[in-house]
Amino acid sequence: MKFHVLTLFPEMIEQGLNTSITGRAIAKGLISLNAVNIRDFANNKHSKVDDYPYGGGAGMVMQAEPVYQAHQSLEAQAGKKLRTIYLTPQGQTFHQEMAKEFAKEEELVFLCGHYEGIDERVLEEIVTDYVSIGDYVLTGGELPAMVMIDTISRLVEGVLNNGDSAEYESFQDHLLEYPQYSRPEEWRGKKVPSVLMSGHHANVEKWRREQSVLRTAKWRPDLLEKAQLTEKEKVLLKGEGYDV
Ligand code: 6GU
Repeated sequence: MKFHVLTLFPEMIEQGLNTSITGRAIAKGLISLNAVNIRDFANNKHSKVDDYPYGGGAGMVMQAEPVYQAHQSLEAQAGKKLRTIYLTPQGQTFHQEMAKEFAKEEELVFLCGHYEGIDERVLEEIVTDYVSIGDYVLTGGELPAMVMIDTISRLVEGVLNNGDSAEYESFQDHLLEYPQYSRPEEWRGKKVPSVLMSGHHANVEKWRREQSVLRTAKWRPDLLEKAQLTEKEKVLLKGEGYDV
């Protein structure tokens, strides 16, 4: 998977993603990261890329031409049109199913805005998808681009080193993860649940599923609508005072 990022802060993207699991995936060649500085495509001696908004108002707007030229350079290199995601609080809210769709592409472009946004005319020309990461306002699209690249990367074959597919983790089945424990067996008087020490694999699986269902009901009841609960699990939740 090739990720391209159009940004005024390429070092932020590189520093954030050349670390940990995504960093290792880049080093292994499983994914690649190309952070392009939009300022390099400014056609004036001060490398200015923003100007005042027509109609007035606070802040500055990123101008169309440098963004367009930066994007054209990517499509010229690729030799084809590229799926291009503009990070904006006005976009569709990002979620795991969307990540799975994007993971099917072989190449993606992320366009990061700053200031009060980007001239609408270039967005109309190059953007295929408008995406937000939640209902709050950030100073720019870089953190959202990094959030999306991280999420999509772990769906790429080989990026997670455990043999398990990312498929089996929470959110795919609309349930939260069960709690985890490691050594010591007792910490500050708190013991590890005995079923986990029993070596009885089927009981461990049963307990974990139950914990997932209970936590989801407690913390994210909105997710339960899509979860496939068994009749037994519905009875369990009713017994705990949840209405399902
Ligand atoms: Cl994609 N951009 C900005 N600036 N703020 C956000 C966002 C994106 N998603 C949530 N807040």
